[in-house]
This record gives sequence, structure tokens and C-alpha cells, in this order.
Amino acid sequence: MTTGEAVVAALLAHGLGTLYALPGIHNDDFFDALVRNAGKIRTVHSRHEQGAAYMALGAALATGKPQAYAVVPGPGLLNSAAALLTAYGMNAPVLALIGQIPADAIGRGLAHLHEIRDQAGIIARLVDWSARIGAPQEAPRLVAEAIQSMLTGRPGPATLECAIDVWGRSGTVTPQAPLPPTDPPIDEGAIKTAAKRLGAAERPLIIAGGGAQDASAEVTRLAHLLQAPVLSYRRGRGVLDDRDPLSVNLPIGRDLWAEADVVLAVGTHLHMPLLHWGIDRDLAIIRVDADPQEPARFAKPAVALIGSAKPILRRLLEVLPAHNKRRPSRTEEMRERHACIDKRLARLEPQLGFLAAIRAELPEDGIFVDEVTQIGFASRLAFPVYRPRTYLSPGYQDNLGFGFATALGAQDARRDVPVVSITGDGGFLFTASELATAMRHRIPLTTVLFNDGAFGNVRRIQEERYGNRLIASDLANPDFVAFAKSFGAEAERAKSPRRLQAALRRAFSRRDGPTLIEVPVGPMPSPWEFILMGRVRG
Ligand SMILES: Cc1ncc(C[n+]2csc(CCOP(=O)(O)OP(=O)(O)O)c2C)c(N)n1
Ligand SMILES: [Mg+2]
Repeated sequence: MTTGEAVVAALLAHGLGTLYALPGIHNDDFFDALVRNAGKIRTVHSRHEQGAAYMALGAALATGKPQAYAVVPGPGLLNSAAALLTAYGMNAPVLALIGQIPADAIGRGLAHLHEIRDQAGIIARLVDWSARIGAPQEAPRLVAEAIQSMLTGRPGPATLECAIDVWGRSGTVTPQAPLPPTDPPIDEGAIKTAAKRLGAAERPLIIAGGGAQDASAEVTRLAHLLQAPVLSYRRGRGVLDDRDPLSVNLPIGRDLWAEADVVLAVGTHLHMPLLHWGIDRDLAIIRVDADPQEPARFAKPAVALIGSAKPILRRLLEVLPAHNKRRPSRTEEMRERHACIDKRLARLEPQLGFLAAIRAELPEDGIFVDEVTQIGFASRLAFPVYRPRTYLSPGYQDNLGFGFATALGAQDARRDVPVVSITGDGGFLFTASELATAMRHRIPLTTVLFNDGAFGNVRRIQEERYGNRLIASDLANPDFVAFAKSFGAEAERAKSPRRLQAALRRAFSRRDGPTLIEVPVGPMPSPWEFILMGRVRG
């Protein structure tokens, strides 16, 4: 077997049936191994390496399962780096297969094609686990270890490099069974302390982050048992169904944070509460996190439970009833809080009208992909999400341009449900060339592009905070409908929420290729008073 064949076999052994990729001479022997394996791995090639990497990210987020991409070294790696960084920030299990110059030339500066100084060192700053495959017999073990690392502790990306002359080298290869991800044993003492604290709480609050996505049933049961509202903002959306009155958005969450005596934080950095809202001695924080370093990073919590959220919360649910006090239902209180904030949020038009149109048409299990744009910011506060993994948001990276290609990957991996990507005119052109990928691979993604002719968010800040001194925030755009049609995509313009809903209906019924819906808009009211809110404790 060659190294390339061994890697293909190892990916298949781990259930990876798709590779997002952009080829080149360094990886030709690997790609030939993909062909000779009778296409058992479907190769989806993109038009820029960031497209391939974002697609792997979207596929990983939408499925919760490891996904892989392959690119050439040097510029190929760097072109994919923003997506790799985002995968790191979003704890997404993405395996990057990166080419290398000839093995004996690495580190010698001989000006080989795509050579980059200390590629392994650069990679080691981007991901927690990386290795170079030196021979075919190493491949099965390294792929297994890479994938195990992607799912162990804080999940996240891993990389494997392989030199141009190693992919085609032959040797005797022994297959390696997948290595199960490991979880630390549950700390029974900490469970009991957490159960007692939560059980005695007068006003408990749960905060769900991306690490709670696989523990939706457990968070829901805990919320009901404790009558604890559940706050989610970006990555934790959908963990508790937004139709549940206990599900709250960021502004309500901040009010509740001010009043809470015990907070259960599941798989979240708690960035907004700890750094913006403040803490004091009257608040006990119980943290559930897969990363042992995370809970005490900012301040030592009352209790830290380390490991995957699901088994920990299951155990907590077993222990809690013996300690749980009776609390009256908070349904009415939450209804009032929602009504109160909804009244204030109502000034976010036209954002809310367009979001309502999308929600009305997108099925319950359809996937909404957020972006760094006005409709995106509003969606984090006011787009109802009903199920886990149906709201994909870039989290703390908040990197403009991630949305369209990430959504393409989500739609490629989940062909059974409609995926809708929302984007600004600024963000869309970061990866708009991937419309060609959507055509080539018949990916039925629907993209709604809100065109205000500007980096609108930047422009509004210049208007409001810098005396209207505008710089680098106006945009010259193509005719987006004609642009999309030139790729062969379906495209139309929708000027109102009602028209958008009708356009979405047409788009979702088309399953053989992409649709772009351009929505012309003007400047929109700022959402920031509902996001960057000041201190309420400490
Ligand atoms: C990678 C990256 N570059 C730059 C920014 C800064 N930034 C935030 S919002 C924004 C403008 C977004 O413009 P557009 O996509 O048209 O959305 P709009 O605000 O107009 O709705 C920029 C440049 C960023 N968040 N990420
Ligand atoms: Mg814009």
C-alpha cells in the first residue's frame, strides 16, 4: 500500500466519506489513491482553499462528526488558515491534510515550490494536535490518533502533513481500528456539591454554549427540574427549544445574571457574563467543560466538572432530585420578560421582518447559517431556533466571510434538509467564487444576500462614533443576480419580507443546485445596545 492509499483506507475506517479539497502537485499521489479507491470517498473540490476548509467546518458543525479537507502546503495552508482558526474557536472536529515539500528538503530553505518556513511550527500555533506522516506504515495510527484527538477533551481541528515524495511511497501497512475518544471519570464529589448548590438555589440560571449542543435533552430536563431559564447567544442556540418559555436571549440573560444566585455554565467561555457583566461573591458558578483549563481561566468557579456535557449532566440529573427544593413555575415571569424585551427589540426593523420571513419558511430542522452582518447580529437575539445544530454561528472569531462557504459544507453534508445562508454584500464576496463549487457539486444551498452597498457595520460606527468621517466602508458591487446567474445558479431579487418568503419557498423546493436571493436594503438600526451591555454585578 502507498501512504496515500493507507490514508484513504484510514479515513474510510473512521466513517469519513467526503473530502473537501483543492489539488496540486504535492498531493497528486494522494488524489490518485482517492481515484483508485473507486470513489469510495467523495471528493468535493473548491475554488479557493478557504472554501474547502470552511466547507469541512460547516459539514462538521451540521453533523457533529469529523470532516476532512486537503490542500497543498505554504499558500494552500495559509489560504485555509482563517477557516482552521474558526474551527479551533468553534471546537469543530476538522482534519486538515496538508502537503509538504520533499521530506529531505524540509527546513533547508532550498526554495522548493510552496516552501514555507517552519510549516509544522505555524500549524502547531493553529491546532492542538498535529503530526507529519513519514512512511506508509505510520498512516493508520496517525489518522486514528488525529481523529481521537479531535473528539477528546475540548474538540477541535487536527492536521496531518505529508511530503510530496511520501504520499506515493509503498510499504506493508497494518490497519488500525478507530481509537475511542476518552472522557475523564466523573468527579462524584463535584457532582454532589453541584447538586446541593443547584438544589438549594433560589434563582438558578443555566448558560449553554457550543459545548452543550450534544446535551440538549439533559439541559432541557435540568431547566425544567430547576425552573432555571437557559441563556444562549451564538453557539448554544437550539440546545433548548426557543418555544420553551425558559429559553432566553442575551438581554434577558443579563437581567437574570444580575439576580441569579447559582449559574450552571455548560460548554461556554462565559465571555460576555464574566468580562462584560461582572461577578461578585453572592454568585456561585458551576462550570461543565471538556477543557480542564477553561473553568478557572478568568475566575475560580464554585464547582468545575470536567468532561463531555452529556454524561456529566446525566449524572447530575440522577443526583439532583434528592437535593432539589420546590420552586414555583417561572413560565409567567418569563413570558413577561420576553414581552418586555420584544417591545424594545421591535425597533430592529427591517431585520426582524426579514428574519420572521426566513423562520416562517425554513422547516424546524432546516439549518440557518449566521454571518457578521446586520441580519446576523439580529438573528442571534431574535431568530427562534428549535433544535440543536440548526443555527451555525462563528462564535468569538466572528470572522466576516465565513458564512457562505460554511453553509455550502453544511448543505453538502445535510442534503436532507434546507440550509439557508444569510450574508451581507461585504461578507458574500469573500467566497462568492464557491458558487462554481455549488454548481459543480449540485449543492442546493439557498443564500440570502442583504445588499446595502457597504460594510454597513463599519460605516455606522464611523457615522456614530467618528463624526461621519467615512473611510473604506463603501462598496462597489456587481449585479448580484446577474453574477449568480452567470454561474448557472438560480437567482432573484426580493424587496420585502413577503417577497423573500415566496422566493425562499421556490428556493427550498429546488434540490439540484444553488439559489441566490438578493435583498436590497438601506442602513439598519444598530443592534449593539442589546449586545454590548454594561456591568450589572461586582
Ligand atoms: C475577517 C474579518 N474582517 C473584518 C471584519 C470587520 N467587519 C465586521 S462587520 C464588517 C462589515 C460587514 O459588511 P457586510 O457583510 O456588507 O454586512 P453589513 O454590516 O453591511 O450588513 C467588517 C468589515 C471581521 N469581522 N472579520
Ligand atoms: Mg453590507
